[in-house]
Amino acid sequence: MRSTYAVALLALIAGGIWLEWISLALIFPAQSQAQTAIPTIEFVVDGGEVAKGFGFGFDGQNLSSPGPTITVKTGDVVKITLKNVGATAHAFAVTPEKDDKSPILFKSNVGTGARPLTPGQEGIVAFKADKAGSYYYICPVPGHSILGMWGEFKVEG
Ligand SMILES: [Cu+2]
Repeated sequence: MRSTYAVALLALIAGGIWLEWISLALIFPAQSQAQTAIPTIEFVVDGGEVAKGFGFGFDGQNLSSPGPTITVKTGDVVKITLKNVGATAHAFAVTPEKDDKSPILFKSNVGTGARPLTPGQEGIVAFKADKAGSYYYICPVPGHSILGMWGEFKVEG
């Protein structure tokens, strides 16, 4: 008999914990760090075709190859809006080399090489640039960076 009470008590406690967890999950829905962190610097970047190949430009300005240099400070939460103003698929990523096989740094990508933005589409990413250095931003769609779709991305110490 005593064990039945113990089981019932445990079930009550477990149920209470579960309900508590459910209510907390409803009050505090899961959010990525990027969404909760407030951006400290923001860039709107256009990507698309140029006369010979592909390029980037700050929003509303002419695209160029290479694109304009993006400079941030170490620890900045960087918000990038990529607008695909081109006629083919494009994406954005900060990488150590201007090569579409280079790894993506800081979880900085808008789209991927395999799942890029379609013409006219926009995408947003926010990420913390937490390591000083001279990097690149590229279009990770295979073959685009070598056709000029890159720019320098500097994280100043
Ligand atoms: Cu591209």
